[in-house]
Amino acid sequence: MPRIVQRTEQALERYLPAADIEPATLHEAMRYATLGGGKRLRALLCHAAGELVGAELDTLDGAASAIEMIHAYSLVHDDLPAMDNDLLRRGLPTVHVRYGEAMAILVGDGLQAQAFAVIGELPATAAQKVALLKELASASSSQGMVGGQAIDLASVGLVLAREQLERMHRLKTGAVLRASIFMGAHAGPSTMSPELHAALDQYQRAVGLAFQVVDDILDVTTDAATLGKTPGKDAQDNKPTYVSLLGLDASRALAEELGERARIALLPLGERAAHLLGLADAVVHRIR
Ligand code: GRG
Repeated sequence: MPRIVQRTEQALERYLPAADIEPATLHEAMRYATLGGGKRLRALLCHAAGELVGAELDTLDGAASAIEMIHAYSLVHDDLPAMDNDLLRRGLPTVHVRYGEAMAILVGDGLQAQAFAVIGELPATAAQKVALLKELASASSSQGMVGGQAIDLASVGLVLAREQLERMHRLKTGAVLRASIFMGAHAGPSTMSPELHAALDQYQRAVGLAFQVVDDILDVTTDAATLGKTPGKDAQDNKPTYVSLLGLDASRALAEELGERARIALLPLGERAAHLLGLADAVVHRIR
């Protein structure tokens, strides 16, 4: 869906404050963190789920931009010396390397607030906006992404059981991936049927976990030029991963199994779910 990636870049261009608006360095750095680069997986999931329910493209562009801003903020803060301490992101110097640590903290703060402001401005009904805001807030919260990051930081040097590792990733990366899908579905004209909710929930569980398993595999099998970030950091930082827990072959088998679970989850939705199916395949077989 290259068309959707292009739409997302254009929407982000519009929704981010221009680089010449004061404070100009902050806005330039927010744009540096967000624009150009990134696979836009979350935007693609949002659009694919929205397509399924006949959502307006303009509303999906806004919802997808908001999610990508939250994602970009999480990467900027995750790369800080106090967290993962990384120098490379999307093939470029990380925001704190380029603009300094204090500015990188403000970039994350600014992007997070901007994401919610974008939803407020959408050409959608009040009920749709409330549903979108609730999904985004809960995914980003201490019981979502930020909570997962706290568990991650507390897990350095520990051997986690598989259920603990899964719980951490469901929060840290899974919550925002889940929100991407459900925000797309909330952007539709009517409330979700219980059948659709159940199918999307099964799908997001499989895809969210597959994303992380593949991330752990790529971390040990791929070079920095392809990944656009520093490989091998998890092992170096003594962090538990699927590869350290299960080994490479079993991790690859698990990713395939999760891809199959995603496919089965979509069966009741038929042809309408073709793009969601393609995205599950892209997650399992991605190379960066
Ligand atoms: C610091 C509040 C706070 C949260 C950080 C999501 C997260 C929580 C940190 C990200 C750390 C990380 C690199 C996790 C691995 C999985 C992941 C989110 C990879 C990056 O996502 P991609 O591959 O990135 O979709 P692109 O660049 O394609 O958008």
